[in-house]
Amino acid sequence: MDCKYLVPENELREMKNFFENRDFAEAMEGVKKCLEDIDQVPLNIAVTGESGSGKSTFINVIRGLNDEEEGSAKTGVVETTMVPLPYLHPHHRNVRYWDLPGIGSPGFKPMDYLQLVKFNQYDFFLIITTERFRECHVLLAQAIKSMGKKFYFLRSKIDSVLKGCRRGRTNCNEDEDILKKIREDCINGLRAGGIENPRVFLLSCLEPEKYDFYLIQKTLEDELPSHKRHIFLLSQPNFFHQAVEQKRKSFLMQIWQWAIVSAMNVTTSQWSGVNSGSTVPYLSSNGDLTLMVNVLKEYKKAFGLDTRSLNQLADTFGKDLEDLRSVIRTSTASQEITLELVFHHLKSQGLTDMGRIVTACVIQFVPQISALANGGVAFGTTYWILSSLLANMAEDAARVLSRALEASD
Ligand SMILES: Nc1nc2c(ncn2[C@@H]2O[C@H](COP(=O)(O)OP(=O)(O)OP(=O)(O)O)[C@@H](O)[C@H]2O)c(=O)[nH]1
Ligand SMILES: [Mg+2]
Repeated sequence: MDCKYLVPENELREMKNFFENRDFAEAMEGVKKCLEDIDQVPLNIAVTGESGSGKSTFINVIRGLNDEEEGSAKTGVVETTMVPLPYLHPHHRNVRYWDLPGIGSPGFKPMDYLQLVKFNQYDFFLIITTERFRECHVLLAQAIKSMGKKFYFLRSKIDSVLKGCRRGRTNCNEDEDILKKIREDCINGLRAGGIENPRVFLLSCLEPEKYDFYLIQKTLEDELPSHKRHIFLLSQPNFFHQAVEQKRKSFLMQIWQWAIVSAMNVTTSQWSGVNSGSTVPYLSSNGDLTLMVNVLKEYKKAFGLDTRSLNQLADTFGKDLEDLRSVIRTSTASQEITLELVFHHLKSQGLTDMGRIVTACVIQFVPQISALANGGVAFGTTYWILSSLLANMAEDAARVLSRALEASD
């Protein structure tokens, strides 16, 4: 079988480069560290704006939470707080959205405000408004810039604006024209205030699949330093097919590293307790099952295939949970991911044979792989099981999303 159908060429190239300038032990340590670091990267996002602009609602939606759920930010009329409140992402605790105190009171002093909220701890600022941007937004943006930080303008509650416009006027333009006007109006206002090339995103937290919600995600991802992109991407809700695909690609790039770690772990076998009564002829050449289980659980959460995320998606789009579930085909997406399930999958799919083939392929380009435990067969097994299940779970996520976005009968 042609290797490039099993392992993408760019992956092979990356592995080759990785091993080229390192001795074996150093390479092994390097791989472990890469994976550990990815999980620990902190990301702090400041959300600011006037009271009632929709900050808390946005913080909930972008974390994939309903307003009533545990850990959600309180929305509606709440007591104004004078300190920034952190809201952790339910799956990625290092990703924090900070609900900052409101801006715009008379005599607002942006520099004092930034000191008060400890501006330095944030990766970037999101400035939200429901109306036109005002002087307080401009002053704040200029102060943020002078501190060397980035900011983005979000014009929220676009659904209400469009509704009002459609209702209130007889010669109302099409939605696209209205949106264009709102955007131009915001941009012109900010330019007049002295902001060069302002970027404004239009959004509705009630209809997150519309307007610029995806554009915000994409822009933030592109503009973050590369080591923060993966965690940011994984923490984003699955309202768009592009987001699902981006996640798949980002996960795919890590699989060879997991496969190496898995092969390293083989000697400290994780098999006790798994089907201890059954005979497994190729036991010693399989990878580390526990690792596979953990990685697959990550996929499931990031693709929103766990019960909590499916519930939230059903709620957002007014769909039935069981209806969304009905389009899921992969066992690791529909059932609880356990050692037994992965073990069963491994056996029933003949994945160990594929593992041998994959390993043989990779060794042609990266001979160092053969130095891994059991001649690297565990490497191939883990590589193959993770890449095949990643593809299947990404397809499931895409099917679920299509179902969620279907117009209701
Ligand atoms: N129609 C519509 N309503 C929204 C949207 N976002 C928020 N709201 C509503 O606007 C009200 C205020 O939203 P919050 O998220 O509590 O606003 P906030 O900026 O956190 O307000 P404070 O905490 O008081 O500063 C709530 O009733 C929300 O349901 C939106 O995109 N569209
Ligand atoms: Mg709030």
